[in-house]
Amino acid sequence: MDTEQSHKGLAETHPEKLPSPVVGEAGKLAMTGHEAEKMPMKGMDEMAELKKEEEMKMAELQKEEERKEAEIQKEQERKMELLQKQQDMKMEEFRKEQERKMEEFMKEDERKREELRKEQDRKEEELRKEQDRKEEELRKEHDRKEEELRKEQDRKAEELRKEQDRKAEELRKEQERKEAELKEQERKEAELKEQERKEAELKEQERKEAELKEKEKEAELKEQEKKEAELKQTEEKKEAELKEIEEPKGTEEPKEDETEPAPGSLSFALLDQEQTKVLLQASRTLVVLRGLPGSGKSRVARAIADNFQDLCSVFCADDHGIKPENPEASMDGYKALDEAVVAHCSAQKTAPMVVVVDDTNHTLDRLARLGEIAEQQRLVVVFLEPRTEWSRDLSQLPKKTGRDLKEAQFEAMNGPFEDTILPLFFGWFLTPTTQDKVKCTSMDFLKTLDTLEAFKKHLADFNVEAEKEVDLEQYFQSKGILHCTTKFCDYGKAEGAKEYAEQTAVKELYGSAFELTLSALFVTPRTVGARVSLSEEQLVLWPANAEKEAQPEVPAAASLPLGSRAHVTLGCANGVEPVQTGFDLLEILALQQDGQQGELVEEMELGSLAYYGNGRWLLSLREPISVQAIFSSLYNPKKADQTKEKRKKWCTIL
Ligand code: 2AM
Repeated sequence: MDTEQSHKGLAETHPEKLPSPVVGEAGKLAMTGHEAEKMPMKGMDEMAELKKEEEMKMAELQKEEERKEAEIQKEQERKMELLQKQQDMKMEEFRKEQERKMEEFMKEDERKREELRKEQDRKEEELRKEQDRKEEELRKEHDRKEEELRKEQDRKAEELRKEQDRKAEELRKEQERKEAELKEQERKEAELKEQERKEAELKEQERKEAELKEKEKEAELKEQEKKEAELKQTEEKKEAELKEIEEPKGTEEPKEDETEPAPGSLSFALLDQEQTKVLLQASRTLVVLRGLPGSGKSRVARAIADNFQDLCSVFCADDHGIKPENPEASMDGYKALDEAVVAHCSAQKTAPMVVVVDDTNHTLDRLARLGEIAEQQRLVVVFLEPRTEWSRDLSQLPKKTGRDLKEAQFEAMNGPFEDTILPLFFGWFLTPTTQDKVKCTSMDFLKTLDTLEAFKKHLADFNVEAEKEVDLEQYFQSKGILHCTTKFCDYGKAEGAKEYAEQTAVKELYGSAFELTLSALFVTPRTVGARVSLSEEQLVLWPANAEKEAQPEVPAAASLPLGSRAHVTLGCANGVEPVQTGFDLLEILALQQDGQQGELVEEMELGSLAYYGNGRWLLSLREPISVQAIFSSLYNPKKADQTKEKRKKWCTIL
């Protein structure tokens, strides 16, 4: 580095360290030489000396300056060298510092990584603990729920037990009540026997008297007929004047019940048969008398009233202003009559009674209405027609009635009367108390059945998904009074209806008491019913072709023994007609006949339960149920579309 450059470098870094400019000193000295020229001349020597001195000084100065410059340069170089060394030192320090820092950084990094790893371990540990805690909570919750479930199950079992106790208590009370009734019946029976003995004596006496009277009556009748012929002639003359008068003639003609009963005209099971009389005394019965005016209804009513005494009440259409020949004008009268019957029955809801309705009851409307009242008031209905030989003789009836009715009026009444001689069906109708007993047993069975695992396994048969449940008590609906149909007549439209009704056994046993035996209960997806095992005596009322008629629905039916179809419908699934119950029973019996005994599923309290496939369950009762029933008939209001309506075999699920 030359001096100029070193000066320049120094000027940039340390300007204060530069030497004062040499040119400036020389300039100052040069200016002093000019001033000497202007001064007055003191001598040339002096001047030359001065000049030499000056030049010497200048040369010295020059040398000094050069020496100084050289020193400065050296100094600068030394400084530069120093600086360089310092810089190198600093660089070395810097590098070391960096290395140290790098090392520190690496250590710090390592430490941080270690911390991070520890933090992660800690968090993992926390997470694991949290999971353990949650699992523990879950387990506790599960245990708690299980405990609750167990308690709920215990509670339900307790409720069930209480319900069973309550039912057992009810049953015990019912039995006690029945025992009391039985005792009362026995007492009454004894009384009745005594009464019968007296009556027999009386009857013998009466028979003798009747024979006598009969002869007298024949003479009287001839005399009366003669008088009537004369009277008729007179009446015909007066007919124009008497046109509006339709009231009875009053005391001139005898009322239909004022004459002595014709022999055999009162031979009804409820008057003659001991067993029937005993049952009626302990039961609730509505006797609906029917027949055209003059047929002898009031005489029958009186005989029933005499027989059942305090138990019997007679409701007579005449007392309510009913004119059967003019039903439209008698609407209020019918209403009053029905109200009186309902008031009487509902005043003693469970007490035994015999209620007699004495009216022509020649229309389906009236028969159905009275049947409806009987069902509501828990009475079994028996329809009775006087058994006088003239009861359907239109030529004799006008003479027998105490009322002045035209032939046309008789004919107008006779039309609907004849249309309803045959009922909707004949059958055994269970008495109210036995109905309760059977319904209770059936409910118990259904309640148990739908909780059985074996039943749940086959829920698909009932169109119910496997995991779902079915409440069989709600699934089946029961309508009307419990009965065992013998012959479905459909008011005479069904094949063989008339022939059946005319059988001696049917006529003689109509209105009499029976004890039916229920041997099994069965359930299918369509119906629930009870199998009735008929005795020899009961089979006389069973139509010979009852099973054969079911052949279109159950092909094997015709090969089954007589009476196989006998059943009581206990309930039908939605949209299923009761007639299906008999077909369902026949199907099961056909399988049994075929050697299939069903899969024995469970021994229940009531008996053994077997499964026959396709949702068919049969409970063979360990102890058959005995039920009291009356052989009677039923009329229903006609449904306009009853015959057209297609029978649905399947049900909708609740
Ligand atoms: P059920 O006896 O099986 O209960 C009125 O319809 C009553 O007559 C019902 O109770 C019914 O069945 C029975 N029933 C209906 N149609 C029938 C038929 N074609 N044959 C036999 N009984 C029938």
